[in-house]
Amino acid sequence: MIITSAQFITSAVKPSQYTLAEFPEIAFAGRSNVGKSSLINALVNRRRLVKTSRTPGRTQLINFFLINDSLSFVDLPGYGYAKVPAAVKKKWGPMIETYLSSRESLKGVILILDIRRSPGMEELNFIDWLGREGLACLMVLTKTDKLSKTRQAKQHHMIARAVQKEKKDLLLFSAKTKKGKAEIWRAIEQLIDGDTHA
Ligand SMILES: Nc1nc2c(ncn2[C@@H]2O[C@H](COP(=O)(O)OP(=O)(O)OP(=O)(O)O)[C@@H](O)[C@H]2O)c(=O)[nH]1
Ligand SMILES: [Mg+2]
Repeated sequence: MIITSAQFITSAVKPSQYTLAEFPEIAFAGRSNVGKSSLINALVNRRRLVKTSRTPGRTQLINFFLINDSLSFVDLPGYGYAKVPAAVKKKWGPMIETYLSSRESLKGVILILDIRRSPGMEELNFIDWLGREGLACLMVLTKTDKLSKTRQAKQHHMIARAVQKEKKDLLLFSAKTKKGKAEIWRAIEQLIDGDTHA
């Protein structure tokens, strides 16, 4: 995908604030600090379109981006970070759920997992829930630069089993080396064309 433009449009907490409804949309979800914002930046060749942070829980709103005046990306707040105040956490679940279950232009969800971690109940429940909502889900295992090739292969196998998917449905990625970017774009294009079903 050749990127001609990528711009931040708005942040939202509730449906009346959503925007860009006329474009096919891809949402990026995953645990806090897993690398959602870094993946978006890498996909659109920008270092700082989306703010990234060493401090987990930085993205607290639903952020909408317009890519090439034809596609919309949504950066979702990360779930499962213990240090976020309970009151804030309580609002995120319903906020993300409302967005995912009501968004008509949503073509698919990219669920990002750290290749070094085994998926927890939060991830497994989320994957189940997406299936029940009939939403296509593409999984990306990120931070692959932190593991040797052998360890990557082992984790790839283990995580695929844990989420009951085939290995080919879990794409490997590194925001540091950008390895895997072309495959992720291809998968996004398929989601947009609607010819895949997760
Ligand atoms: N080595 C390495 N570091 C990464 C990679 N992806 C993200 N990081 C680092 O991980 C940290 C978190 O990245 P973010 O992209 O901000 O993560 P996020 O999922 O958007 O986090 P929240 O918005 O807080 O939920 C940053 O310090 C990134 O530089 C990767 O592929 N490799
Ligand atoms: Mg973020």
